[in-house]
Amino acid sequence: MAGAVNAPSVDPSQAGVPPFVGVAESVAAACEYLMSRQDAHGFWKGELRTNVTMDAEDLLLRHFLGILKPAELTEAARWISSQQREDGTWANFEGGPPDLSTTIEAYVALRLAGGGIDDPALVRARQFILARGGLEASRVFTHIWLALFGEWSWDQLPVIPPEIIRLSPSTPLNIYQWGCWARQTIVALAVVATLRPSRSLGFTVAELRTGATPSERVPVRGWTVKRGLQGLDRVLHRYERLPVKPGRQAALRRCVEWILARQEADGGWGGIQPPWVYSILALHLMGYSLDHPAVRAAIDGLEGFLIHDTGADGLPVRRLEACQSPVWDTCLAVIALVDAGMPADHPAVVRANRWLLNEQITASGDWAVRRPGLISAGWAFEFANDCYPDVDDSAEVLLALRHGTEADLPGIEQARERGLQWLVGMQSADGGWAAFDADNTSDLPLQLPFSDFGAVTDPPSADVTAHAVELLARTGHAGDQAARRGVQWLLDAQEDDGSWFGRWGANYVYGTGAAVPALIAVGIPAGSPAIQRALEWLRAHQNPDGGWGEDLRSYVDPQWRGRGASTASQTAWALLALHAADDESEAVHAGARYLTSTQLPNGGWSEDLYTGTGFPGYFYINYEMYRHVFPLSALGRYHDRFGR
Ligand code: R01
Repeated sequence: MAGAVNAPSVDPSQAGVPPFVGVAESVAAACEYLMSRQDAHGFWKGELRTNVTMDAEDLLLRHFLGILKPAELTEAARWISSQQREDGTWANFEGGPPDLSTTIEAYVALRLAGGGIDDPALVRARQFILARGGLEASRVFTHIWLALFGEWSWDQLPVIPPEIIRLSPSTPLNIYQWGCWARQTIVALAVVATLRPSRSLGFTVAELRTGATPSERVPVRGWTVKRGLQGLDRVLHRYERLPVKPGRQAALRRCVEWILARQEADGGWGGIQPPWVYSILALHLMGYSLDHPAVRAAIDGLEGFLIHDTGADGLPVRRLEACQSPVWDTCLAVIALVDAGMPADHPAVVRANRWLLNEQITASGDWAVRRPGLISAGWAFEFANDCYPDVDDSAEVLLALRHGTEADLPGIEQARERGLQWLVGMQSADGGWAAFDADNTSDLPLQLPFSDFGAVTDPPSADVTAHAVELLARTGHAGDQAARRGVQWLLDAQEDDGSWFGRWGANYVYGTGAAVPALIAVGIPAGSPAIQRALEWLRAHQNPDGGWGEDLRSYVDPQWRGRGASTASQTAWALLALHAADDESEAVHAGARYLTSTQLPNGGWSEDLYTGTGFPGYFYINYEMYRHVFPLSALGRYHDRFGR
């Protein structure tokens, strides 16, 4: 894939074409398409696609609980099989390298569906697994799933003591030092791992063992924090072997209370799959029956995260979303429609903003541990996630809600004021903004043997900070202290090559596409060195086809920074930066032509490659709406500049 090198960007045969020819039609078609995707309630919701561990774990959960139905098994297994590549492996994203843990989980799921060890598909998978060190070399989460079925020893896993729930928010490694996604996962897993259940798969996967040292027990060298924490884990293992552990039952009960207090209206936890499924297991193992209302709601609620589709052979498949993005999709769609010239009083915009207004959260959440006294007024990413509003969604929703009046949308002014106050209150001490928490910057959690799946804390990032700064600028607060400190944070975070890192989107193109519009909005001159270096970086990384693309390998290999096959969303992000700075180079026109020439007859775009980031290096997201909303914003702003 993606052989694009840093190349001159212009196709000479196109150089004389007036840049805006066809753009108005393209914008109109994209608007039509986007409106056709709006739900009658006013929101948009694209599919959020990740990887097959979601589907494998869904089957294992249901098998563990004894509720797996044959049709569920068949349809999920069919989806998992459809994602296997020629070499027998599974990746975590389209076109990605084979992933050992994902391949192991898919293998176990296909065996559960009746696959024999001699099936050619499983033989190929096993060859890869064994060549890469076998079961022993997988991530901790995979080991936990195997331990639930006696295929891995709980003794070989990092200890997660339930007593962690007692640690005060000022103690190292307390749950509030973890990012909220990891925090909810840990509390539930503490219960599960303490109770050490073991059910039968009905078969063994011993054929996947190599005898290698388990990944989490490979000794760390030198006198490092990491080594010290590995020592702590050994001490905890010895403690686990004691016959009596004072306060253990009370700690377990406190974990359960903590979990129950955070169950959401949809029955889930945090709007994301891991805490959801581990909380179900934790409650069930603590004696809550499948008919208990909390457990019932949790299991039933998972149905809402299922996508039912048909495979290439026309047979039904099912896959599970790791998370759902309706709030995010909706605010981005509103911004795109307005960028395309749609008036704020258009029914589609009013309906969307009314839905967004209703989604504002007034209940307190875990964020209040670091910001007590701050009045709740943020937005979350999902339909139901009241405990965990995030700054990124709040900033973009408030940008969308600029387009609405009190007459059309009663309460909008108060919602805007309070939302802004909350966002300002969530600024971290260093001047940046993170997604879910302020000052969640400890580096201890990352050093634990448990933390082998990427980000476990939530420090400020350039993309979220840029969105917050852009909001402040566009609502008349460019001169406020909060905005000024955010700008300084952004300027300090600029990479040596002129780009910004993309924490929640791939990658430097996303970070730069967020930072430049924010800095321009706040009044940094387009001619300033920081902006000029960013624009030069973008222009230098345009592909010969006029688009931009950045391979996810850029998170692990600097060679891939800014490089990769062009995609609609990444091209749009680059264009949004160039537009903000009023760049008039041929790069802008070639970029617009890339988008108009790749537009589908229905007005949308296609995008198989993943351009969303869950955890850099480990967990990636394909957001179905990105390919439609960002190009519309970019072409709409292009048309504004050149077409009128
Ligand atoms: C996961 C996991 O599956 C997961 C799923 C979704 C996210 C977090 C935040 C946002 C919102 C979107 C998605 N914005 C801040 C970003 C906007 C673009 C994260 C993780 C996997 C393993 C563990 C997610 Br442990 C926990 C969760």
